[in-house]
Amino acid sequence: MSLSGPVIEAQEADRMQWWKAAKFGLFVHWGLYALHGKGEWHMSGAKIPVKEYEKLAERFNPVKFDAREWVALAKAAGMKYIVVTAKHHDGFAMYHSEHDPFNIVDATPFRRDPLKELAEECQREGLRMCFYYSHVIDWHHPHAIHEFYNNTWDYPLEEKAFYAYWNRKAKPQVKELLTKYGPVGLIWFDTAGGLSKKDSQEMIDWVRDHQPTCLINSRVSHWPQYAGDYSSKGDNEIPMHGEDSRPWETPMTLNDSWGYQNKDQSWKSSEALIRKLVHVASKGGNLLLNVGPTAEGDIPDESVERLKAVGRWTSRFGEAIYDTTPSPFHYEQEWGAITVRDTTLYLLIHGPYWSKGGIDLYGLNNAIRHAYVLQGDEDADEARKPLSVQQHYHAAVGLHQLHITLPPSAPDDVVSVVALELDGKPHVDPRWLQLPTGDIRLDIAHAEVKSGGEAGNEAGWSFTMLEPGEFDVVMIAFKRFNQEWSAHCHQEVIATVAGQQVSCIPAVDKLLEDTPTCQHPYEEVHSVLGRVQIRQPGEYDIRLQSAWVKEKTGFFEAWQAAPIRLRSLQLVKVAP
Ligand code: JFZ
Repeated sequence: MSLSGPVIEAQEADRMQWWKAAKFGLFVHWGLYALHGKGEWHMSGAKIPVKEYEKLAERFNPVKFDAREWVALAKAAGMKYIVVTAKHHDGFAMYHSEHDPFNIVDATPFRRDPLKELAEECQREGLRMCFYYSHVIDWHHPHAIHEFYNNTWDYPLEEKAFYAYWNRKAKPQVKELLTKYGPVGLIWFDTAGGLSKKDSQEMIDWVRDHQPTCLINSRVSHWPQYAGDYSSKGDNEIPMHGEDSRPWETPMTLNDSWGYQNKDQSWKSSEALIRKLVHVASKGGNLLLNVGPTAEGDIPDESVERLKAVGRWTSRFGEAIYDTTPSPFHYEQEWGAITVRDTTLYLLIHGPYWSKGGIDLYGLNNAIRHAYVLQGDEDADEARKPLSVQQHYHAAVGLHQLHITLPPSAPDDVVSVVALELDGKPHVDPRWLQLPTGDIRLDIAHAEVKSGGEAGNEAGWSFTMLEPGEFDVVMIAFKRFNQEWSAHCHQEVIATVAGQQVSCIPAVDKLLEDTPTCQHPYEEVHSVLGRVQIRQPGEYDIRLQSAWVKEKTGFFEAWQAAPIRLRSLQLVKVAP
């Protein structure tokens, strides 16, 4: 029974404080599966019998494991919390569990408790220790039952008795994680398909009873009203500005795998990782960045070098990330991202845009008291040297336009930061404004959705045109990498603006695999719906009718992720 009310809300707000300030954490997927080197789902994929899988434990001896090294690496990266797999779907406990001998102390020659060593090191170094726990899927236990992912190759489904697992393994193990490892920052539950509302609430209450300040992520349940303290987005999923009505976190892989996969060499570049951290923070989320240690207990060199590179950036510019609030604009800027701290606006500018000598920002209604470049080294000569800013008021449309002249050399090649100290809290124009590039970006998350006819629901926006011209109407969608566009795209999409209508069955006119908002397992698809003329400045309405426009529930959970997800509509200026 939830006793919601001012006291409870205050407790919840207080509980979340450290997490909201932290912004950046380390995810660790480590288990027996590292011996195969084929990831944490290999037991299921290969239907490995429990008796065979158990033999892995006899040769799991991660002698290279060093808690001080792991925590030092997380700290060097600028991470504030560590979420380690205590028990993944294979049922093996990576800590000394009294409730199942299938654990790292009792079943392996290693005989040490790495989670105990990590918890102690985190306490010494001031990081929050957190645990991932697969509370519904368990391929080792004969009675675990998930909606879809069960070990039916050893245990016939009809012979399973869920509560034998739930009351004798899942709940007791969560209790020992909450009573034997000191203060726990959060429990990261996962894949709750099939768990009832009653059992969802029971697990939430169970955590609260043992550590009231321990946070719970949304994957504790598939029922929206039992979704813990914050939203875990889908793997590698970065939402749009304002898409999620709750605090959220993107779990992200460094390559394409969670558990150690020796063949997976599709590593994200350090530059891309820094831009994603910046982008996630500017949208108000946390980034939980994953490593998959080997069976010997060390973190792959490729992961280490990337975390250290991110750390070299956060150590210089973390002021623009930690304990900040999201951009007050509900659309992305061409040149980068924005975060806020009290009355300071941070402009986080991607390298290639710095070299253009200046950037523009429309719709900031504040006066600027001081503008300067974060040098990342307070002793630098240039530190806080005033920048030249020009503010112009576009009377025709009532718009404040800002131009900032940038010095020739950027402090950092990947992302450099300009700080704007304002005359008060940021106050921005709430309209959808044409960007300085001439384009207009309209996120579906902010559309007004009306139920439509057979062509699908209708998304609508109003926007402000400053510089008229000729525009391509472009639909942006995310497609899961293993889905064929043509298999899902049969219906015409219709866009209407300035008295003109364009329509077509969208094609893949451009496919991007890596942008600040999109990475594996998604691909960003741009589809040109047609071309329109807008000849006068002023306010316009635009409508998009498509089967992919969904009713807004205010609660986006990734497991509802369709193979294709509409993200935004853009007017891309092609001619004055
Ligand atoms: C789950 C696990 O199955 C996986 O092994 C890993 O631990 C990952 C972090 O979490 O995989 C999921 C679960 C949910 C979604 C995607 C992958 N989702 O909701 O999009």
